[in-house]
Amino acid sequence: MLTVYSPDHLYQNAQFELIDGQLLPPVDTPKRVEAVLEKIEAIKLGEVLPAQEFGLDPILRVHEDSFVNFLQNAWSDWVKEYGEKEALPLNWPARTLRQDKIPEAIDGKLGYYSFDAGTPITAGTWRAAKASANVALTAQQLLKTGEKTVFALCRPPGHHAAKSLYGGYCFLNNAAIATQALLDAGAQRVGILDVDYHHGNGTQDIFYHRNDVLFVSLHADPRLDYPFYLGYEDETGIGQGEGFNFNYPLPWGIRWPEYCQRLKQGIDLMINYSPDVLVVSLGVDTYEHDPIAKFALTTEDYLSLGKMLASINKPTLWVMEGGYAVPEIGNHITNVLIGFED
Ligand code: SP5
Ligand code: ZN
Repeated sequence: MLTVYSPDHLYQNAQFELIDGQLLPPVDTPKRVEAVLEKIEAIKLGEVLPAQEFGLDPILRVHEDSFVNFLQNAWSDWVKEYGEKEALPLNWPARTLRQDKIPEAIDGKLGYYSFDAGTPITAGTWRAAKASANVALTAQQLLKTGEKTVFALCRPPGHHAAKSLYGGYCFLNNAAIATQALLDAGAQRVGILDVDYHHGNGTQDIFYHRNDVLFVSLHADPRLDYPFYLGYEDETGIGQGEGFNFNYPLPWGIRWPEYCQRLKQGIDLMINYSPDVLVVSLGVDTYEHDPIAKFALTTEDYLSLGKMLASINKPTLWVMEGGYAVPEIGNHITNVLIGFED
């Protein structure tokens, strides 16, 4: 299987993340992706290709202009005010506050365009986020030229990023950008299966009103876990999109036998939809020893997961999302991909 990778992810290298009431070293480290790359090379999974440059157009097909503009300028605006410290929002246009006014001050903009304070913007954030989108776009282009399956080794991840909202370590929604590019190039239907531990709130939001994308997500119950405010079972799509969104909120501690049953239901929905292309938002934070998550999949289970997804039997684009147990995530990602190809 081909992998697409860009070293520019190294430019997202924050010193701190606000988590569990403390400023701690970030959970989303450059080491994550380096560990996956090393494993891919060690087992000779296949060629590793660099990302091509696609410019802003495919990004602007998914994200609002003003949001992209904000991301491009956030660091320099912040530095003018506070110097070279990492930028974090401090307040938000929550219930009872106005959402129709975009503040001019950088503090106000940070709150307006984000949904958490755990996603630092640094000097290199835009460069890394843009490269990550280019990784996904390069991978989708390889699919269009006849590859059956390609792995986009994206970082920063993307599935929490909505049209004009960043958070959850995500700035640009790589899976959504690649999906839209496939549709723009003639695909009629794209299926997105999101197996990251966290709900893909951004991806759901982007395609919620559409029937040319089926979104299926398995994730921790939002009553208990991040991102909390989306991912319930009764979110089924709206307007033309009604019936094209499926959420499977799962309990903490879930093991493979139960997880596999729910995954099978999601896979059956996907087979029934029969997409031209399957995009998998691949997070391996479902691992039993993941530092920020509470599912209980084992290293071997990822082989079974990959094998099960092969039953959908469609051209498949894998997009890296979360997974924070370093170095084990290297084994987990390659197990999924090996299980799929076997
Ligand atoms: C892409 C992705 O997986 N983003 C996840 C972002 C989660 N950020 C909030 C984490 C809060 C973790 N609290 C866990 C308590 C155990 N220490
Ligand atoms: Zn996650």
